[in-house]
Amino acid sequence: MPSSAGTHGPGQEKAPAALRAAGLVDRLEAAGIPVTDHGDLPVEPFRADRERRNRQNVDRVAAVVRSVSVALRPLLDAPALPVLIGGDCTITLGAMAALVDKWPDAGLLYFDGDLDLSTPDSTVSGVLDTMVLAHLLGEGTPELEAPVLAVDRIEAFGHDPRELGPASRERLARHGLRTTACTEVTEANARELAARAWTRLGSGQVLLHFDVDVVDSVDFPLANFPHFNECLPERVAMDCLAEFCSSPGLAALVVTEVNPDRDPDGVLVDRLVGHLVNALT
Ligand SMILES: [Mn+2]
Repeated sequence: MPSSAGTHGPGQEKAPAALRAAGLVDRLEAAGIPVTDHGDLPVEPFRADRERRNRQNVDRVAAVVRSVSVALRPLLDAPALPVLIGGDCTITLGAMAALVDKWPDAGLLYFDGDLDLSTPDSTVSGVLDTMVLAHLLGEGTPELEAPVLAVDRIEAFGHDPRELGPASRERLARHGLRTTACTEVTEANARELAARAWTRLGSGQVLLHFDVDVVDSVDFPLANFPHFNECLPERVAMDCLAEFCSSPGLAALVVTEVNPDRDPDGVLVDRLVGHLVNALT
């Protein structure tokens, strides 16, 4: 889903083409995983929106959410793992809508450097990809038609607590959202904490949301929104990703916030493809 409509600048709309050019499909097949490439949905580039300051481009993001949901829904009936390449984090709202339509009790593992608990009322920027979990907890803007999940259907993993503002802290406490902060995770306990978080979602189907900004930007500066000296070291994050991808009930994987403009020589996109292939095999 080549969209940057839900974020604060251009670049993420180039990610699907960049990962394809770096051999994502060929390298999965070379690793023994047959792949069907369903191609790209229409490009939705970033634009600032003067009309809706507290929910930027909400009409275009709503269209993206709908088209992701419509495209993913039939793939959930096939005996294959759907992998969605974003695009900004709002595409996860569409993916979750498709899952909940098929499995009302579906869960979400939100592997992200942020909790994305801003709302149109508390935001300054109006950027919708900072509001994804708030939408899924019923505090978003109705135009997006996001499903509302019971809080026990969500596990957040890897966020940096230093990024949380007062409104998000209040929302986190009030909902009782289960989180594993990056500050709890070490190289030694990463797999164990990842497995524990996954297990808490129960035995049903789970969407894995993987925002590359869960990796410390000093290690891996590919994310659209940087987290320098925050979140997880690259190796630790990839251990967690591998643990999640090998867990029972994985129904679909969403990869978000890859900005190829951060990677002019393609080294980081190439490394990300390697990490994804490792995790999926
Ligand atoms: Mn994030």
